[in-house]
Amino acid sequence: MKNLSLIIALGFFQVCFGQNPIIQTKYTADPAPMVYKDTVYLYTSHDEDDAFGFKMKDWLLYTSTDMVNWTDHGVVASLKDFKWVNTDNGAWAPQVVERKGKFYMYCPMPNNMGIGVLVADSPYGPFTDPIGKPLIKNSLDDIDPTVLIDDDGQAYLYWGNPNLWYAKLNEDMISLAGPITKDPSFAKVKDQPDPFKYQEGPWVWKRNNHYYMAYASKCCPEGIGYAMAKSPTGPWNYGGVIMDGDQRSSGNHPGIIDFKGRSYVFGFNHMLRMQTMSKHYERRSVSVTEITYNADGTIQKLPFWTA
Ligand code: FUB
Repeated sequence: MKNLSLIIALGFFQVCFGQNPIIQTKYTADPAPMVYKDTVYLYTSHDEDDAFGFKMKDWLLYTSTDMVNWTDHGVVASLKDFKWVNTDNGAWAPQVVERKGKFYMYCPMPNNMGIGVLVADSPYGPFTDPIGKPLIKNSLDDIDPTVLIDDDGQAYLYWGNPNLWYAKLNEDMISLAGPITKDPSFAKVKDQPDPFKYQEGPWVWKRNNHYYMAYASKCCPEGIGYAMAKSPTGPWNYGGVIMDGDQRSSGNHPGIIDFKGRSYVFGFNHMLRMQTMSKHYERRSVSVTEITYNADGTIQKLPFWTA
C-alpha cells in the first residue's frame, strides 16, 4: 500500500512539477552534491519512513550523468562508522569533497557530539573514520559542515546553527590548521538589522573569483539566502534570496554546483510528504532546479521548486 502511494505520488509530481522531488522512493534531505569527473554524486541525509520527529541513521548516495536520471547506491555511511558515537539517531547534513583522489565526508554528530570526518578511496566508499574522535567539538552550534578547497590549496571548513563558524584545514583534510573563528559578518547583533537572516545549512563555493556562502535563512519556513565575498574568510556581503521560504518547505539546506555548463541549486521540501498525506513532519524530499548568475556574479531569484 505504501509503495502504491509512492507510485501515485510520483505520477502526480511528474505531471505537476516535472522531475521534482528527484528522489521519490525514500525521504531524503540535506543534499550535498559533488561533481567529480563527468558525474554528480549526490549525498543526502535520510529521514526514516516510520519515524516521528527526526530519525536519521545513515547517509545515502545517488549519482547522475545528466541531472535527469538518478541511480540509487543506497547507504554509503552511517553513525555506526563512528566508534565514538553511541546513538543511532542524528545522521544530519554531510558534505563530501575530493582531494588528490581521496574522498572526505564531513558529518555532524547527534547531541552536540561535534563534527566527524570519514575518508574513502572512492566516492562510493567504503568510508572509515581516520581519527577516531570529533574533528570539531566547539559549541552547541556544531552542525552542517561545508568545505572549500581554494585555488591555492588551502582548505576551509565552515559550519553552524545559528552562528557561522570556520577554521582552516591542513592538507590532510582531517586536522585543523588554525583557530576556530565565529564569522562576524553573519553574527546577530542585538537591536541591529540582520539582512543575512542566517540560520543553518551553509554551502560554500567559489566561482569566477567570487566566494559564495548560501544557507537556509531564518526558520520556519526557511528560504535560501546567499552572501558573497572577495576572500574565503569574508567580510561577507549579503547577496539576496535564491528562493523564499514556503509552507511546502519548513526547512532547507542548499547545495550548489556547476555541471556540464549549467548551474543548479539543490534543497529539500515537503512535497512528497504532503502528497502521501504523511502526518510525520520530518519527512523531506530533495529537489533541484537551475539557477542563473548575473554578469556581476549575483544570482537570480527563483520561484518555489520548478522542474
Ligand atoms: O536534517 C537535519 C537538519 O535539518 C540539518 O542539519 C539542517 O540543515 C536541517 O536541514
